[in-house]
Amino acid sequence: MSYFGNIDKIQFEGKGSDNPFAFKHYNPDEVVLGKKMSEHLRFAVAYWHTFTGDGSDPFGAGTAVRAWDHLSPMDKAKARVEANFEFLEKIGVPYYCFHDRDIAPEGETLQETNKNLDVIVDLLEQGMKSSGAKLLWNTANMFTNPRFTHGAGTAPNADVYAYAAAQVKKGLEVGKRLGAENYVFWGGREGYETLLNTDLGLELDNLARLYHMAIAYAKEIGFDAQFLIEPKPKEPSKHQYDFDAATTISFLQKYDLQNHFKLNLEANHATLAGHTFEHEIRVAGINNMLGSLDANQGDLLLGWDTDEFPTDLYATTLTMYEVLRAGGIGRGGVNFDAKVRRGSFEVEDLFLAHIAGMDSFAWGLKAAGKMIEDNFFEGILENRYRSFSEGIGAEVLAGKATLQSLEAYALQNNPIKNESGRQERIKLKLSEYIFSV
Ligand code: XUL
Ligand code: CO
Repeated sequence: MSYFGNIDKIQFEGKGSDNPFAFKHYNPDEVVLGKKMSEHLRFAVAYWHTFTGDGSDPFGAGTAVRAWDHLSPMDKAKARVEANFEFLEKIGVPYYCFHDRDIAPEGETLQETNKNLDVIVDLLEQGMKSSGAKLLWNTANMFTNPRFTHGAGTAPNADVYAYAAAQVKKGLEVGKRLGAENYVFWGGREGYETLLNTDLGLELDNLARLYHMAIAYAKEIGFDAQFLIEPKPKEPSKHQYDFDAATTISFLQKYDLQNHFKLNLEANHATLAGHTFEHEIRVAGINNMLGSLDANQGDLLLGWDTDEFPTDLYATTLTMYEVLRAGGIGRGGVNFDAKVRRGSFEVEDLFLAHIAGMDSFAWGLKAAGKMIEDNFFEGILENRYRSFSEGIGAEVLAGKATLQSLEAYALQNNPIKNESGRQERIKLKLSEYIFSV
């Protein structure tokens, strides 16, 4: 059965094309800085938004029109598996990502739930074999079911904690079976509403304990995926523990987890934390913690996680600039954790939205590649910090300076001369790069 019968495989037609069902910038084999676009970007489709989501929001029922709408929960799950592989093939995306609960419905008991999951994982395994599609990451949804109302790995109830651990264990087994390249932890309910009923220290200790158990079990079963934590400051919790990259890195360091985890950074989560996406990537990059990206964008006029497809070229360019500067995305990828708007309810919109996101990222990659090739911005950095490459600055970097030696220098160095940061000119130059590709 075909779910997207009237849509052919999306091809690269280049900038001159006015075919909406074609790429204008994403040309998988085109080489940027010595590597194919497809290798730089490693795109992934998010199962939950693309196949499970129905366009519902807190004010209204689902709007999406899908060929599986009329089916029973298990048949729906099976249909979505077929749709997933057809979609990946037609859009030309090599990876997909899922939560356990996206792919199969929950049963009455954990046994029944795991049985449903196994049926679907069998189908996914077969589909991956015949299509060549790969799993970028899987994760456990420990936030939708009411049992997780007070948290999962940070729950005040040990029975909930045990259930969460069982779900993670199963998730690791599924990941191993499907050859996942990464395993993600996003703590939707790992946070608190009020400190008056929260033992913050115990909750964080317990979360770290769960992560240590996961590391031990992955080792035991020979699952060598990269573990990732996905920071988000709030929503659904008022305060989430993995607030942003810096907070998450300090948590990992405190609990001696830093060598086992990297970060899965998401654009809209960055903006909710009051940061830009590029800030989060830079913070991860300088700490050797850049793992993977959840690509989307928020809306500056709305204060919540709107998960729009990324189309802002300034953002995609700066994102790819940071990724290239950090040495690439490694085992991670660019996962479209993004949903079509409620008004975009036809299956065609799934294709058009992914084309928009993929073209915007390819555009950003090309612009960032040129920026690096030209050394324009790197040259600015070199010049701006040049006082640290000689004289007193070089002594600071070499660890030879003391407060006394710096005082002696400062006393005879009068007046101090500063230089302009030239921000306005630099920003215009960024525009020139973006519009030159
Ligand atoms: C929620 C979010 C999640 C994670 C995986 O904002 O981004 O879907 O990506 O749990
Ligand atoms: Co995400």
